[in-house]
This record gives sequence, C-alpha cells and structure tokens, in this order.
Amino acid sequence: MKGKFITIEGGEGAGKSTNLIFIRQYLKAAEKKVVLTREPGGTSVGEKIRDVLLDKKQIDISNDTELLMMFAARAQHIEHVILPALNAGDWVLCDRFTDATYAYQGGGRGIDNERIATLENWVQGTLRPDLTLLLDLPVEEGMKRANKRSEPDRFEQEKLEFFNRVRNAYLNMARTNTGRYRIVDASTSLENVQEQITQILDEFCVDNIL
Ligand code: Z5A
Repeated sequence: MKGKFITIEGGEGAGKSTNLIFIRQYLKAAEKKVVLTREPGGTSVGEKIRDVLLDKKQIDISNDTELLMMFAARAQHIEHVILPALNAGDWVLCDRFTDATYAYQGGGRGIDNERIATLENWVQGTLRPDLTLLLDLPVEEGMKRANKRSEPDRFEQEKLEFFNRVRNAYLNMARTNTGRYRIVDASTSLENVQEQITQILDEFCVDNIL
C-alpha cells in the first residue's frame, strides 16, 4: 500500500469536520492527492446505513444491530473507497473509523471489546490507520458547540454519562496506542488547535520521509 490512512476522532462538537478541511489543505500544499471521507458513510450504501443509524425516530435499534450496521457500512467503505485509494497512492482522510466503534459501542453502549475486535479483524484484515488524531475536550464544551448548530440526532440525544464513557474510552485507546495516536487539546481556540495539528503533521511527514 502506497498511500497513508489518517483518521480523526473525538466527541461531538470537537471540531473534526472543521479540522479535516484544514488537514486536507495542509496535505494538498504538500502535493498529496487526498480522499476525504467519513464513517458511518462514505459510499452510497454506507450513507443509507448512516441515515438509519442517526435517525432519532429509530429508537428501537438494539446494541448488536447498531454494531453490525457500523461494520456493514465499513466493509463497503473499505472495499470500494479506502483500499482502492490507498493502493493508488492517495492519502485517505477519514472522519471517524473503528476507534469510534470501540468508543461508542464499546465504551458508550458497553459491548465487549473482544466482540468488536473480532469484527475488526474480519472486516479490515490488517488495515489500520497510520495516524489517528484525537480531538479531546470536556463533553459539556463539545455539546455546547454542537447544540448551536443543529437538531440532535439519535446519538446526540444520549445523556452526559454516555459521552463521558465515550471520552474515557478514547483517552484509554490513545494512551495504549501511542504509536499511531496523537491527542490534540481541542478545548482551545481554533488557531491553537490548528497549530497543534500542524506540528503533528510536520512530524508525521518527516517520519514518513515525504
Ligand atoms: N458512530 C458510532 O457510534 N460508531 C462508529 O463506529 C462511528 C460513528 C464511525 C455520527 O458521527 C455519529 O456516529 C457519532 C458517533 C457515531 N455520534 N455522535 N455524537 P459524526 O462524526 O457525523 O457526528 P458528530 O460527532 O456529532 O460530529 P459533529 O457534531 O459534526 O462534530 P465535529 O465534526 O467534531 O465538529 P465541527 O462541526 O467541526 O464543529 C462543531 C462546531 O464547533 C462548529 O460550529 C465549529 O465552527 C465550532 N468549532 C470547531 N472548533 C472550534 C474551536 N476550537 N473553538 C470554538 N468553536 C469551534
């Protein structure tokens, strides 16, 4: 595989969408061909699955169904978008990936990590991100930012404790996967967040002799 796979993670309102655009500009300036995508979604089938998963009227989705739908969308995404792009030498920038499953379905819903790992190995084989940026900020701050923007979706209707479990799951993953994870303090000004991201990307590009 010639391309690089970068994922961005964090709680709601952490600034993932905003900073993905910034990262794309950085990589384009470094003359990389970039594919920007997201999960759940990224393909026509995946976007349909996303619509069901986020629909606040779908209150009867069981935890296992939710988990399997995440991986169904992911299987389609990997086969039709991520692997072809990486094999062509493109850089794939993805708004959430499997770490979100460990955080939300694992930390948030309480599904055992081993069951998630089984699906991860089945659907992804050896594919893992090369770099994961975790935009971290207190849950209440992210909620304030997200609430300014739009009606809450099915996940956003969850309670504070759910999102605190999600945040803790992310921080635990970041602390145990220091090779590919970088934690960004997302509670500061956008300018400061983007300075932190620039430093991380500078180091990543040097390490990868680009
Ligand atoms: N999910 C899951 O459960 N399992 C999985 O495996 C996967 C996903 C892949 C959809 O994700 C849901 O799917 C998600 C988890 C679940 N549910 N939740 N919650 P999503 O990524 O599409 O949804 P989201 O997390 O709710 O994203 P978001 O609310 O769009 O947040 P964001 O992209 O991180 O933030 P943003 O739109 O860039 O910024 C939010 C606002 O804050 C905006 O007005 C910005 O201008 C502002 N902002 C950004 N940065 C700053 C700073 N630094 N200061 C001040 N204001 C700022």
